[in-house]
Amino acid sequence: MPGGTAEAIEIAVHLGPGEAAKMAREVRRGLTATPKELAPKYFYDERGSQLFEQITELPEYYPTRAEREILTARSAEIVAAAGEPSTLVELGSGSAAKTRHLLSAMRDAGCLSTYVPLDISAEITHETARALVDEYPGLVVRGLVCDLEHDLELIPTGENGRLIAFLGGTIGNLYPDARRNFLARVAALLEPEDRLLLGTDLVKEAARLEAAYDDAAGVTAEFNKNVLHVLNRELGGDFDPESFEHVARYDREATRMDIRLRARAEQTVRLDGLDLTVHFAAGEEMRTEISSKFTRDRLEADYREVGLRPAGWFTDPAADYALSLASV
Ligand code: SAH
Ligand code: AVI
Repeated sequence: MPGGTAEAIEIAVHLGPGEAAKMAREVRRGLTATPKELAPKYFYDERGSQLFEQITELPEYYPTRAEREILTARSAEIVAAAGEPSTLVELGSGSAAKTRHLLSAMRDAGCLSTYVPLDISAEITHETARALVDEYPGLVVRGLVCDLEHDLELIPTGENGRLIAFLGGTIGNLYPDARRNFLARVAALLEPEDRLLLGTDLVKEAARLEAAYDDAAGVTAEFNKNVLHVLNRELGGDFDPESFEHVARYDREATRMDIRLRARAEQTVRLDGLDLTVHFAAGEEMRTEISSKFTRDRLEADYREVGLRPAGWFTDPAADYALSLASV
């Protein structure tokens, strides 16, 4: 058992100089494409992570509350169905606010040993690790700061089973091909005793979805524009975030939210770090995120396609959101 907080935490950062070059390549590709597009992982610097935490408390943003409702009521059942694993791996862990329900259920079942948060944001991962070793005496935290689309293979093996949780509906931020590719890589990681626990927002009426992604207080708009602050800082840009407006529309055909920034007027933006000048026409839209909404059939079809077997389905009473278990 570790003797103190410092020894109980180990965080490996796998975002090095190569990462900056990768960001430069991806952003150049996105800003020179038609239509323009940026990847949502760039929202999450320290301020972006804080803005996301504020989103989770908005009256319009129901997914966090719905997922918390399920975890509050069913974590003991989920941990039992997952075979009382000793390790909880969490992808896109953020503040791990709802994860406490799973950790507490594992502690109460007497199986909790190790928590492996994996997130692209270093600041929030360090904060989360510090808070959790205080809250769960004896817990070992082995954090990974890396990109879940590239570095899943860094996840350590577990001795007595792992529960690999991907909460919050973040899988919905991947395009269908990337999502299936990601699920296939998770499937390749899973040992027979491991389980995936996946959070997915469910299809519902457009008005509720659009309100959840365009709140009255303007927090989601600020979160969306944060990507421009990130580009200014990381790539020497001179974006004026206030000259863009937040757009959030539900695409019924693709069953996903489509989130964009729309140029309020014609403008030219310079990114010294890319030696790139970008022109925006008045009203031009640049996609910054999609957020897919699922049905059980569609998700289970994705599971089967990559060799995963559905092993549990848990929803909130309103059936707004689902947590599902899968195994190999
Ligand atoms: N799981 C938390 C946070 C969801 S917000 C919840 O349910 O409330 C999405 C989280 O995923 C953020 O913490 C963000 O930093 C992280 N994230 C986004 N893209 C990522 C990527 N490509 N690799 C690793 N983490 C990523
Ligand atoms: C992290 N992810 C699941 C959020 C979502 O709902 O797609 C991000 C978000 N974007 C705008 N609001 C919340």
